[in-house]
Amino acid sequence: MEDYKFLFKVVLVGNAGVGKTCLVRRFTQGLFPPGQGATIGVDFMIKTVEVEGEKIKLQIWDTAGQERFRSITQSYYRSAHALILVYDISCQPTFDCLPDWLREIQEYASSKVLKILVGNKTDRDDREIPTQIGEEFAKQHDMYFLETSAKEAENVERLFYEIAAELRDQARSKDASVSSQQRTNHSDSIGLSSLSAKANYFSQNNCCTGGASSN
Ligand SMILES: Nc1nc2c(ncn2[C@@H]2O[C@H](COP(=O)(O)OP(=O)(O)OP(=O)(O)O)[C@@H](O)[C@H]2O)c(=O)[nH]1
Ligand SMILES: [Mg+2]
Repeated sequence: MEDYKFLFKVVLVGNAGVGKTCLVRRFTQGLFPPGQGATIGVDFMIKTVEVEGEKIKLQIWDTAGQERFRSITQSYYRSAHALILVYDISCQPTFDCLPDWLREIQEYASSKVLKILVGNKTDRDDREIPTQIGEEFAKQHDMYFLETSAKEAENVERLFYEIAAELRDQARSKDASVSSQQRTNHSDSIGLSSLSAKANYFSQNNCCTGGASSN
């Protein structure tokens, strides 16, 4: 039997072409795929990480950004422990669509889901969205924030390790203080008993600040 202490589901969403698949492949396979094609429906990858000696298995669902797949991808939100909402820092329309994505998340995901806003493609020199604008948007909407480059492997490991560590901490604090009220409120919507109400607090605790080298 596989040896891991926690299992978490992480779902990536965001406009077509922002680099969701490249981020996942960078993290799970350590490469930047040349000529990555558009995702059809949803792809699935697994990687087990170790945080402070504990093995945490991440099930990573990489959804298609294209509108025509929206009804398929929505069904994956519900069981997510963490949702990574990705935009392209060199493409303003992908940032302008974020409120639409948040509406989807609000409608289809658990209210306790951990939300992370990611501005990808920091290696590009034609940036359109300053780091600070992304950061402020994340803060306003109770999300963590990080800028990444799948191409140059910037902040990609950090993104997934921080998610794993945060979800583990939440699971731990829930284990420590599980109440019958929490059980009725959360277990059904999450599917696992491991996510705690701590997600409510993370807006005051933005763990990640850009840290991006834009060009
Ligand atoms: N410069 C640069 N290009 C990137 C980066 N990440 C992805 N790309 C490019 O962006 C394009 C789209 O990448 P994908 O990973 O397929 O985008 P996606 O978000 O999965 O798109 P859909 O599957 O259609 O939703 C590809 O041409 C990638 O090579 C990055 O960090 N830097
Ligand atoms: Mg894709």
